[in-house]
Amino acid sequence: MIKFVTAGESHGKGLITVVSGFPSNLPISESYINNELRRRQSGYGRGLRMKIETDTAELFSGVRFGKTIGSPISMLIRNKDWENWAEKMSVSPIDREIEKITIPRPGHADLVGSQKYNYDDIRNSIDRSSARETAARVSAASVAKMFLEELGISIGSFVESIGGVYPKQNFVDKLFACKLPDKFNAKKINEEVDKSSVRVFDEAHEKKIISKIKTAKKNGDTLGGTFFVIVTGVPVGLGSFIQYDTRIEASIAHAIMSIQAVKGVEVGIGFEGAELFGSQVHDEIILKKEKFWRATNRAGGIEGGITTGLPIIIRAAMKPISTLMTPLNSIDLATMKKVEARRERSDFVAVPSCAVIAEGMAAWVVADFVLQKFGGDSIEETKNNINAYVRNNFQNIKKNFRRK
Ligand code: EPS
Repeated sequence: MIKFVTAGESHGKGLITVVSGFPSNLPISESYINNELRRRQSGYGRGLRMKIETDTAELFSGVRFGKTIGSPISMLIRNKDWENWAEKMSVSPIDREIEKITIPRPGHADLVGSQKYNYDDIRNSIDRSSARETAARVSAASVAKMFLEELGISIGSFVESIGGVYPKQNFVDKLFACKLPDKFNAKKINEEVDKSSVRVFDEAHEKKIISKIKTAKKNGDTLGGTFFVIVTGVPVGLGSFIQYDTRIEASIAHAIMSIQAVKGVEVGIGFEGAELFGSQVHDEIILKKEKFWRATNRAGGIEGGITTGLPIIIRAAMKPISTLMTPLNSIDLATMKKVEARRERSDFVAVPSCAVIAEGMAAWVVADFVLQKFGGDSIEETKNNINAYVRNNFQNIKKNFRRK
């Protein structure tokens, strides 16, 4: 239903996003988008680029007097560092010889990109595979977030671990056990963890993580980690078991797995469930007033590819950044000799940012499934459709199953 496409190189003029398929009359605020962009750039362990650039999105189309008009929404994020790259990334041919990058970094797209596209300069691989592209994604996803917020659906995320440093108590256990209010709003998570430089809940945990990152920096090394994304206020019935590509968790996993450096995604208790008895995993069905609920939420809000109405709980793993200041070995493509991999400006850790990007990707997928189910050319129509469905859902089931 909705689509977005991003364009732009990390050290080119900027990043462009075109978003289409959202209904009209949806309030859009540039400052909301810019706040999301700021959240993406934060976090202890990011590189120099985050200090020299503050991303802001300029809206070009699709919005009038602060509301969507149904036409494609386009946005531009200028690369403020462009002036230092104008020659190296020139669109037109230039007279001067530009030094080519010939040594690929293990773990990065440097080598495979050059092999695949038959490049003669690794710079071409670096610049589009860079996680810089996620700035454009976050601007697109901000539209999805504003859309979901209009419908009472919220997204939050937090870092669970960096470099294997886990908290004493995991916040998400309360969600698995249904120990938080049924109407818990995932935005509350962000209000809490955005105060932390590594997006965790408690200071002791933050301190341990920072000390681990300092060790990595000192050794010229990098770290990855795990994080959770939570979506609340989701209506029952998004997604379906009818085909492999209509299952909502498959689409969420795809979207989050597509983020640079993400290597694993779990739904609910995920891999842990594989070690337990069925009776320890499945969530008992209960009635709460006029609503079907679950006694626990180990399924992470999805059964049979369909949302249950409980919070969607996603966990993902990000590998360590592949640019190492104390490099691993590689091959110089110019000499075919063994050499140390190239050092270049980069981050040491980007897990807190990755969690923010994953929020955006999850929001995008949920917004898409909302529009697939409820449609609407205007936001008013979408709201009416959802309200009618939610209002009648329980009574319909009660009526359908009543013994005659
Ligand atoms: C990034 C911008 C990049 C890197 C990082 C993500 O800026 P630069 O390469 O100019 O320092 O900080 O990219 C990578 C870690 C990577 O491997 O490509 C950003 O805006 O998120």
